[in-house]
Amino acid sequence: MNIKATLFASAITLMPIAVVASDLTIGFSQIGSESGWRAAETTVTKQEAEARGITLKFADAQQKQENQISALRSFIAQGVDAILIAPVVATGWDEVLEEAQDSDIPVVLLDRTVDAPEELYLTAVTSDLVHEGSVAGQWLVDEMAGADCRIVELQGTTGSSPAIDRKTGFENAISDHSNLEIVRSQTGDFTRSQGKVVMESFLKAEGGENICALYAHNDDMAVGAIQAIKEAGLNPGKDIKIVAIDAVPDAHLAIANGEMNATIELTPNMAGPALDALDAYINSGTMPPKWIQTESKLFTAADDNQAIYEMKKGLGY
Ligand code: GZL
Repeated sequence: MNIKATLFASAITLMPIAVVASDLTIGFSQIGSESGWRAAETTVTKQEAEARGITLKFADAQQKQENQISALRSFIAQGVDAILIAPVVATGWDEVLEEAQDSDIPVVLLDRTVDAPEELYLTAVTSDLVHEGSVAGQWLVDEMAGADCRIVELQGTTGSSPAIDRKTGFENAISDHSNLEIVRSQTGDFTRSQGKVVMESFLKAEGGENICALYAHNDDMAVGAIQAIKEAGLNPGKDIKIVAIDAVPDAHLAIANGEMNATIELTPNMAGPALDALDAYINSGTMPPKWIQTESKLFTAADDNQAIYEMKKGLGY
């Protein structure tokens, strides 16, 4: 059974008032601030902890796994009650997770998964990353309705579970449609700046007139690519269709302006379900499912993106 969580549920907790006094101290190893979505996750995590009266020790890893491993060892040495981690890549965690287990410190994964025995973490709060890619691919299948389309792909951080799984899902969705072909695929590391640079290289290599669509593993890379497409004298959203993932405010704004076509929402509130699961586990011995799945919702030009932009832009992005 997967427990669903939605962004809008978090909207009602944005004005944190400590409703309970908690003596819990929790360490949070965050990847960094590579995207607007990541910044929102950090903001919401701090708000969710404050609302529960939890003491949160925050460590920003600047995108480096070695910094996350060091942070976890520091949290273990401090004897925190639990650890939250958004793991930058999927591999290389077994040893430090075993150290946390040996110290009886439960670990909860946020928004990304790891290739480690599931006994080494309490639960993972993530979306279905493969499904997100499939939704993006199916949107393009429907949009093209059989017409040929040469696709370029901006991948997320190499070796991260979203980059691996979102690629898999998209390829699965287009695999039976020979009119759709991925002609270039390269990492933009989930950032706007790299999304722009790599899209510039795609445009130079292929010729903008030969690119029909962009699939970006997150909105920030898509927003960077939009700038590159404009600078090449083309119309993003029209000459080159654009589908991405996260549903950050700037993606809704781009869709409202006709410069992007679709995005799939990823809630930044992974911490709410994570902290609830930790509270039940620590205080009542309740074992959560190994996966707490958050919802994924497709947004297109059919939605009121201007209104959604206005609502979301105050949510910590
Ligand atoms: C996905 C998450 C990704 C976001 C990006 O669950 O890990 O990391 O889609 C972020 O914006 O960089």
